[in-house]
Amino acid sequence: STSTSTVGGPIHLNVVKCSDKEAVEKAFVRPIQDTESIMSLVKPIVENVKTNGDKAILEYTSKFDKVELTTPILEAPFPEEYSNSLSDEIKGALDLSIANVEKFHKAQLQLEVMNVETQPGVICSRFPRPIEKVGCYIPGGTAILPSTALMLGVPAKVANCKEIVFASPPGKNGKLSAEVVYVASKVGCSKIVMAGGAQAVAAMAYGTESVPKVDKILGPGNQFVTAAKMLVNNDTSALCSIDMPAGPSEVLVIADNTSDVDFVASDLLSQAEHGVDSQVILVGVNLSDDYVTRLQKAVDQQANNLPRVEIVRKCIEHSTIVLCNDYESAFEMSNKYAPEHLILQIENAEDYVKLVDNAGSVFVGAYTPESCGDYSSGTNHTLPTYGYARQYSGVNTSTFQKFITAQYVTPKGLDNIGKAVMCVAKVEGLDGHRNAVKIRMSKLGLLPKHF
Ligand code: HSO
Ligand code: ZN
Repeated sequence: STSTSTVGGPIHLNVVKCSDKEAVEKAFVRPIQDTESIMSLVKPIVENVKTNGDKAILEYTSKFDKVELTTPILEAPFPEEYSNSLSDEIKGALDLSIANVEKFHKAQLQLEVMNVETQPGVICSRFPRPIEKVGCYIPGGTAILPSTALMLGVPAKVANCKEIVFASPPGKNGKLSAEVVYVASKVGCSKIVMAGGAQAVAAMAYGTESVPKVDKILGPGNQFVTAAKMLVNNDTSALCSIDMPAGPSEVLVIADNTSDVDFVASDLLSQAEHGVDSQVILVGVNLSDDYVTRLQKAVDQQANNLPRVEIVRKCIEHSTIVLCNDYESAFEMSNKYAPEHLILQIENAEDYVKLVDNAGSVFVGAYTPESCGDYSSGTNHTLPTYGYARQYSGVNTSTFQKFITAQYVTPKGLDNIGKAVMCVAKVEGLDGHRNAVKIRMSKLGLLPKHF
């Protein structure tokens, strides 16, 4: 193996001290997203698909993906050639991953009706319903990600969504990824839109001759996909919601001197290979100089053996090691950054999970690489990025459900809350509201004559 790279020198992370507030601040800045200029590119695409439907999608697929299709849709049952082209090994791997993700997301499924009698005769309830039609975007780009198909498709199936639509850009041969199609049939997806980018999002948001209009669009994507999701989310004529704002993928690893430098390096690099704008941060607790040197060496060595080394190199350029003196300040740093993925490679890692306030998903202990959660353990890999772990949860079963409330008020219940309702209505100057209660209470003889 090569210990130094041939071009551009060794692949090393920047090192800053936890106490150097300014340097930490700088290290924690996410790559800027130029939303304005992206929006102006995406808007006409979305408009065109909204007005011209399939014809517009096919034009963009020809222009951007360099593929001439006659229809933008592949309908279930999907052609057997796809499934036939897959080895038993990959089918088995996908089956295991699907089974684990299904098991974990079934456990999250909330089906029960909640009933609470807030006052005698005032019964409030809440019941779940699946979101009827969902659109799952599966990115193409520098890597096709069939794992994203299962992370979105499985919970949609578990939640009982009536129609599951996938969208994924076709390859140069005009065909979809066989693995994506395999997952699609496993989760009961009805149609796959053979398109990527803003055009795929617009197609699912508004519907076309061949693409069903969906109620919610989910899934990661590049800046064009994200901009298109934000546009349709804000367009009331689309009546379409989205999962969450998405940015480049990121990881923060907390390590101490007991951790294995090879493991830590491998976790940093597995994230770095996602894209040049991915971000990886190592927060070290009392790391010795020797440890940091060995780690940098491991990063460089492993990186140079990865096929995507050039992507990794660019990512590591804006990635940092933050040196802390104790566990508390390490977790303080992590909570401040609010990483999409948090990996704990420290002694007695389980004991520290209670210190986590902001993170998309936590990977506990030396033998829990992020890769397990990316594919096969059961947790979802569609997680909040860009610091949104402060207020968003990752995709889960309830992402595909909504909760409806209901109430039943008896005459006795009305007697218990009616006067309060009338009083607040009066404060708000809404006499119609007040009257809707008054008229009933009067007929029930619950109010004095001239109330
Ligand atoms: N780490 C990515 C998910 C992924 N990794 C898909 C490999 N394939 C964002 O959580
Ligand atoms: Zn990943």
